[in-house]
Amino acid sequence: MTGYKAWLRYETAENETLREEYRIYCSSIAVAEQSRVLLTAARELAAAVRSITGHSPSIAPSLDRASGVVIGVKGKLDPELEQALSSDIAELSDEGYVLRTLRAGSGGAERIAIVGGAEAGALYGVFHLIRVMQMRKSLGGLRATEQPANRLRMINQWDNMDGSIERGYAGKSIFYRGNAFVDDFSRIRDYARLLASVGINAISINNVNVHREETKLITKQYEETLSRVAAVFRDYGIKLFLSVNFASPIAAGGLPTADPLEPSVKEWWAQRASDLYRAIPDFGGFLVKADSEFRPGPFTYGRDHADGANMLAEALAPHGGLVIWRCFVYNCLQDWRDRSTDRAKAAYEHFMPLDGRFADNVILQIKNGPMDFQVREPVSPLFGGLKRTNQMLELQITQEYTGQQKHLCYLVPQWKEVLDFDTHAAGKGSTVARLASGVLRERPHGGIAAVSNIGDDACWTGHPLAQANLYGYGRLTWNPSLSEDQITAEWIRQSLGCDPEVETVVSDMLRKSWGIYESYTAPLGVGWMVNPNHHYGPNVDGYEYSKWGTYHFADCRGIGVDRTAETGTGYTAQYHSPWRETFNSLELCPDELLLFFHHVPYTHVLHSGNTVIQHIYDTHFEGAEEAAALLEAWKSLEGRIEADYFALVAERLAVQSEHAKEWRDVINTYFYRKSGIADRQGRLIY
Ligand code: BDP
Repeated sequence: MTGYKAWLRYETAENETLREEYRIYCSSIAVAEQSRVLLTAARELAAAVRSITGHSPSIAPSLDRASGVVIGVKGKLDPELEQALSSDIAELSDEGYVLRTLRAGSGGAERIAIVGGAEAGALYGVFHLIRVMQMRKSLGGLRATEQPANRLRMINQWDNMDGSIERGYAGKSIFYRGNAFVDDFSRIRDYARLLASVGINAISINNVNVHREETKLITKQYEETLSRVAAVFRDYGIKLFLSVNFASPIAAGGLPTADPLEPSVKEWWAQRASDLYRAIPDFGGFLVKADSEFRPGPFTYGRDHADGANMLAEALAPHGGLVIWRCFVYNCLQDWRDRSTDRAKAAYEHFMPLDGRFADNVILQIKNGPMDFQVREPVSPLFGGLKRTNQMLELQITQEYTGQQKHLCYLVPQWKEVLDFDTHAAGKGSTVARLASGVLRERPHGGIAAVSNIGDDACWTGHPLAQANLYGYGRLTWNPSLSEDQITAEWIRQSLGCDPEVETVVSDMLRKSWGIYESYTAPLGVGWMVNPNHHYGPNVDGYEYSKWGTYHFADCRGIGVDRTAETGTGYTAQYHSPWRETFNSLELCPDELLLFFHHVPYTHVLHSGNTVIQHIYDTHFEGAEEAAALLEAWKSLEGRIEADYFALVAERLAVQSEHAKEWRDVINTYFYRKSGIADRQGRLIY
C-alpha cells in the first residue's frame, strides 16, 4: 500500500559494501531476557536487517558467533559487557540507552551493544540502529548515549467510537467502528511500531470530547477489550490513557451528581480506577477536558479546576496514575461587541490563581498558543506563569487550521520556535522546552502531547508528506534540540530513499511550506478567517460576528486586535519582560505577530518597510505562486519516487495550488474593498 510503511520502509541497501557491513554486524542478535519489549526490539531489528541486507539474522539468548548485536538492560548484562560499558551506562535512566560498537576481547570481532536503562530504552536503541542503517551510514565506531528530554511523550487520538475522528483528515479511526473496537488490532500494532520508533511512550485513545459511548470506556463493559489494546501498546513501551467525561458518575454511574467534593463521587472514581488497574496494571491515567466548549466540569458545583483534577488524582494516585488536565478553557459564548474580554487571556486567568494547588500527579496540558492552533500565534504565557504546577505542552499534528492535510504544511519549524521560545520566567534560558519537561521548575512530571494526524487511510496521514509531521513530532519530544534539518533529512531518507536529488527538493519543499501556507492565509498573526465549523478554506468574517472570541476587527480604517495594556485587552501583561514590553510596543512587536497584538491602520509601515495593506496583497500573490511552485518542484522528481506515492502527492499539491488562489482572491479582494487602497502593482482591478 502506498506509503503504509512510512519511515519504516527498510529498503534494501544498494551499495554492496555497506550491505555486507550491515550483514556482518547484524548477523546474529542476542537477547538474554525474555521480556516482551526486548523481544519486540529483537524482532524489529531482525525484520529490518532481513529487509535491508537480504539475510535473516538469528535471534538467541547469546551470540552464536563472533559478531552480532547484543540487546540488553543495564544491570542484567553478562559481566564482561557490563564492565566494558560501565562508564557509558552509569547514568542511564529507564528509557535511555547506550548504542556502541565494541570489540569483544583483544583482537576479537566487533559487536554492537544496545543497552537500555530498562526494556523500553533498549527498544529505542534498536530503532536508533535501524535509523543509522536506513540513512546508509556506517556502523563502525558507533557510540551514542541518549536519554529522552521529556518523561511523557504523548499522542492524543481524537477518535470517536462511531469511527469518526474529530479534526481527522486521513480517513476513519483505526481503533473503532460502529460504536465498538475494531476486531483486528493489526493496524493498531503497526501504529504502535511507528510511534515507538520515534520515542512516543503514551497514548490516549479517545476524543477529549467524550460522548455517550466513550463515557463507558472506563466501565466494566470495556475492561477486557481495553486490556488487549493496552497489551498491544505495552509491547512497544507505550502506556494507555483514556479521555474521561467529568460527568461520568452521573452518565455512567447513575449518581445524582458529579460534584468532586461529594464522597460518593470520589468513591465512584476510586472504584473505577482500581478496576481499571486490575485489568491494566500499567494504565497511564486520565486526560480531561472540563468546563470547556460545553463539556461538563467542576464549575457546575461551584468548584474549581483544582478541586476537579485533585479528586481524580486521588483516585489514581494509589496506582501511580496521572491526571492530565487541559487548559483549553475559555468562554465560548462571549459577546463579540464586548472588547473587555479576550479569549487569549482566558487560560492564564483560569489557571494562574490555582498554581500550587494541584496534586503532584496532575499535569496541566497547555496548547502552544493562547487561542487554538492557528498558523501563527505567540506562545501561551501560561508556560512562563506557572511555578508550582506540572505542565505539559500540547501541539496539534492534525492540520485543522493548517490545510487539513490537503495543503503541505511542515510543522516542525513552528514547533521548534515554540520549544525554543524563551519565556524569561526564571531569567534567560527559561525556554518552553525546559518548562514543559519540568526541568526548569524541577517538577516530577512533564512532557509534550499532540493531537494525532492519522486515520485508516492507506498512507496513514492523507497527504503522504504529512507523515513528516508525525515523525518530527516524535523526534522533538525525545530531543527538542534536534535541528529541523536533521529531522527532515532523517525522515526523507527513511521514507523516500537516499537519492540526493529527492532530498534536496523535498527538504526545500518542507522547509518553505509553513511560510507559504501562512502567506496566503490570515495575515500577520491575526488568525482565523476560515469557514466556521469545518475550518477549511477562506472566510474572512466567518467568525467575526459570532460568540467564539476569534476576531480581527477589520473595518475601513484598519485591522488587528489591540491587546496592549494601555488601550487594549491587557493581554501583553501576562508575559514576563522583555516580552511584555516587546509585544506591547507597536515599534518592537515582530511583524509576524503584529495583528495579534495591535490594531493598526492599513497604512501602518512594518519593519519590512511595507505597509500592512501592501504586505497583505504581496504575500497573497506570492503565496499562491509559491504553492504552484511546490507542485512544479515535486514534478521534477517524477521517476525517482514510487509511482503511486508520486501521484498521490502530486494530486494533493494540485489541490493546494488551486485552493491557494482562492485564498489569495478572497483575502485580497476583501481588504481591497474594505480599505479602498489600491495595490501598488495594480493587480487588483475592481
Ligand atoms: C479545537 C477543535 C475542537 C476541539 C478543541 C479542543 O476545533 O474540535 O475539541 O480544539 O482542543 O481546535 O478541545
